[in-house]
Order: sequence, then structure tokens, then C-alpha cells
Amino acid sequence: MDKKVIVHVDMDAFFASVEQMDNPKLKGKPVIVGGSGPRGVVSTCSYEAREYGIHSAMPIFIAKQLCPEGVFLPVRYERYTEISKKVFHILHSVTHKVEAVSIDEAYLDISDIKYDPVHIVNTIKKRIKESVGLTLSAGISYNKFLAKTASEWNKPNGLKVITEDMVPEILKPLPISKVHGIGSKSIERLNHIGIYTIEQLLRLTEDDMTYFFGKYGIEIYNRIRGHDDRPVCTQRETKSIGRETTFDSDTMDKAMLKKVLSEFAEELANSLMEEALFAKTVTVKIKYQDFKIHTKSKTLKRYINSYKDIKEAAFKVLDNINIDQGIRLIGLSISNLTDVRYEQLSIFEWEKFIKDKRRS
Ligand code: TTP
Ligand code: MG
Repeated sequence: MDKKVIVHVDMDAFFASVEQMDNPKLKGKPVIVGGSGPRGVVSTCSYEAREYGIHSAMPIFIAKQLCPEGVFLPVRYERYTEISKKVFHILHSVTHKVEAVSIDEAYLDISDIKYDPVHIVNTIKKRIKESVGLTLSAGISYNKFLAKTASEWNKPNGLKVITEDMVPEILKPLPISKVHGIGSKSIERLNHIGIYTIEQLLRLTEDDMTYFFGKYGIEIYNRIRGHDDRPVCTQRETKSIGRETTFDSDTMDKAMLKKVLSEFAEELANSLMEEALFAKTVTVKIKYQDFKIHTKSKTLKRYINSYKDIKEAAFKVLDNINIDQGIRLIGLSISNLTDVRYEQLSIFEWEKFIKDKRRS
């Protein structure tokens, strides 16, 4: 089996970079984002602030002592979530094999894209810089552990490739804290017996590793030798997506109901796009003035994700409902979701497709 091509991306100083983007006067300054109040801690800080020794999870009062001239800001989750969605939207335009690890971090499996991985990653970086306004660091390798290690290599705005022939040499000088999965307690215990680097960790046997890390030991033993076969999991927990609204006064006005359905269709299409999903079943829910609920569904022959397709299916369902009394509430949902697209072409395959077409 061919080696996989895994990419790990991680936004640089995410919350702080968003603050600097939204308020350009803060660019180049030590910006610290964190909880207010006497027990607040640092969520993150700009790279300028890191030079003062400030880092995530440090109490704010200590950060203030280290850098009194720093700009201290509260956390604005909604804004960061909004930006995160844009970033993931771009990642999903490359491949549907995207595993979100956190608000600013993801793995991509780009093994199937017949393009130079560095070109792919540079394109992702460029797109995110141009259309979102932020930088990220990326690592490319043949498994998740090494891709993540690579993305941390030269933050911010880094790009590092780790190939098979570089392992384990390249890992040897790294401190054991760089091994994702080793907790601070284990680090302390290992430091206590004089183990600080991966080179030293490589000298431990499988039994030693089990002793130090429990059942997780063998996994770490393998990872530092470049073996990690965890797949990139495209999470698929959403079973259905829906919207509904209750009217101020009951209605039987079909044109109005269609207007509402069409607004919902647009929102649902956006949600599908964001998560790179397709749906097959469209359901309209109606609550009449006597509070009876009526739902009617239509399962289509093919998967859809566009506003137009969702709207048309919803209208058909509504047209098949015999409305004989006032309606209090209308809802639209889509289910039967999938993220496995039939012959889905990523932007790179599209580029190739278009080039090939021009040639022929
Ligand atoms: P990270 O990716 O760990 O950090 P970062 O993006 O700020 O900086 P780096 O360039 O090193 O990647 O975390 C992403 C966001 O998650 C971060 O901007 C703020 C939030 N976060 C917390 O709220 N608390 C924490 O302890 C950490 C580590 C992160
Ligand atoms: Mg980050």
C-alpha cells in the first residue's frame, strides 16, 4: 500500500490574530486574550507577547506583571467561531477528508489528490491568507503524528515536510514534551530519571513504555518510530439539520410559507456546504393552530446540497400537504446525510480537469 499524505494545519496565535486582524492598530503589539476577573487565565497571546514569556493557561495577573504594556482583551468566541467556519470551508474545498481537531486545527488526508502536496498546502495557506486574512502553520507527512510534529516545526506561518527517510533522526533532538499525547505528569516522571529527549525515549523498551504510559505506551513507542496508522476521521455525527419558526399569528398563506421555506433552504444549503455534506431526504414540519403536528418527507434519488435543489424539494413536499386550518409553525429539515461524495472533485482535481480539457 502506498504511503498516505497527511496534512496538519494549525492557525497561528488564533484568537489573538483575529483580534489583530479586526483592529489593525494591534498588529505588531503584545496582545493577550483571556478571561477577565481575578482568576482569569490567558487563552492565547500574540507572538509578540510570547517574547515576554506569556503563554496559554498562565494567570492573567502574571501576564500583566511580565508585560504591563500588553493589550489585554476578553475572549470573543462567536467571532472566532465565525472565522473558524471560513477556514474550514476552505479546507473542505480541497478535500472532504478533513478532521477537525479544534477550533483552529485540522488533519487532511490528501493521498488521493494527484498534485504536489507542497503546492496543495501553499494554495491552502494562500487562500486562507487572502480570503480570511490569517496565517497558519502546516505539516505534511505520511501519518498524523508526524504531520502534527511538522506543523509545530517553525510556527508561525510555517510549512514543514517530514519524509520517511528523515525518521527517526529528525525526531531525536526534540524534547519529549513535543510528543503529542505525553502528559505533564509523565514528562515529570521521565525527567526525573533523566529522560528529556526523544532520542533518550527511543532507548526504552515496549515494557518500559507500558510502565510509564500504561496502555498508551505501545502507541507512543510506535509513534516515535514513525508508525501511526490512525485514519483521518471525517466526523459524521450530525444526523439531520433543521430550521423552524413560529408565526406571530396563524397563517394559511402558501406564498408566505414558501418564502419562509426558501429562506430555510438557503440556511440549510450553507450548513451543508460548511460541513461538506450532502442530503437525500427533505422534511417539512407543520404545527396547526390546534397544536397537531404534521410532518411530510421526500427522499430523493440523488444527494443534493444546493439552495435551489433543497428549495424545490421543500416546495414539492409542501404542495402535497393539504392545508385545512391555520398554521402556527413551519419547519424544514434535511436528513440522510453523507459526506462521501460521488466522484467529488476537489479544487485541485478541477484545476487538472480544466487544464486537460484545454489541452484536448
Ligand atoms: P492553539 O492552536 O493551541 O494556540 P494558538 O493558535 O493561539 O497559537 P499557536 O500559534 O501556537 O497555534 O489553540 C487555539 C486557540 O484555542 C487559541 O488561540 C486560544 C484557544 N486556547 C484556549 O482558550 N486555552 C488554551 O489553553 C489553549 C492552548 C488554547
Ligand atoms: Mg493554533
